[in-house]
Amino acid sequence: MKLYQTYASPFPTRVRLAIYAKGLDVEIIEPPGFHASTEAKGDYLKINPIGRVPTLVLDDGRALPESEVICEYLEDAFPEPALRPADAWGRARMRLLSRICDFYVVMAMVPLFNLSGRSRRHWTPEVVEGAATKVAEALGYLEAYIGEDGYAVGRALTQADGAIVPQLVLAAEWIPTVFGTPDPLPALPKLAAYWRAIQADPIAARLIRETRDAIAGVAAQAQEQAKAQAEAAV
Ligand SMILES: N[C@@H](CCC(=O)N[C@@H](CS)C(=O)NCC(=O)O)C(=O)O
Repeated sequence: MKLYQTYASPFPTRVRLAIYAKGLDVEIIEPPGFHASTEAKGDYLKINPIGRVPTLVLDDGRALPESEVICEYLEDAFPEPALRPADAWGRARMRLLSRICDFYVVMAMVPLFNLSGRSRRHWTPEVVEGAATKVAEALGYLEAYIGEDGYAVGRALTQADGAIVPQLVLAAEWIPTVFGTPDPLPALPKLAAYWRAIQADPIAARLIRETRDAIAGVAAQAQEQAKAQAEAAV
């Protein structure tokens, strides 16, 4: 199988969690045209007409977009080790936490993703503080449902950890560092305890490391571009 993805995007992270945990043989491919890249997406749109990452391509060429759908497929096709809790309520909580990430946390971060690609004179305090407040509110929804045994749900990795971990790298590290906004975690004790505990899990730690490294790479690339643009404008 092949996984088209980027390490800086939070969505493919949950798919990599499944790949690492299940020990699957998957070639990782970074398609052109994402993040600070100025390349066109080119043939990638033939693989995934939605034009987003991730996409899983099976050995027979069938292609599947959408991270949650891919994780469910991998779970059904490769059930061991299970990354869904065994009980119905646990599964519902896993899906709820993932959905909060996709619908509320990511959406709250979008204005800051957009700002990060623009020059600092567009970073008005009202926009930055307004977005950071919305991110903290969305993290509060995770706080309401996050598990208290070291994992998002229960006592083992589930798909929900793959959804939450990259969001916390962005919300608790990247946003405060880049925009100078307060760390949201001290006001969210359950989520803060989860964040400390999950870093002890080797697969989660690998995902966190990959996300941090990729975000630093995208930031460096964006800085280079901004510098080149400023020099060209002189
Ligand atoms: N609902 C999709 C969302 C995927 C998504 O939005 N990925 C972003 C990267 S964070 C993307 O590919 N955006 C288009 C782009 O960067 O051009 C999923 O869960 O896979």
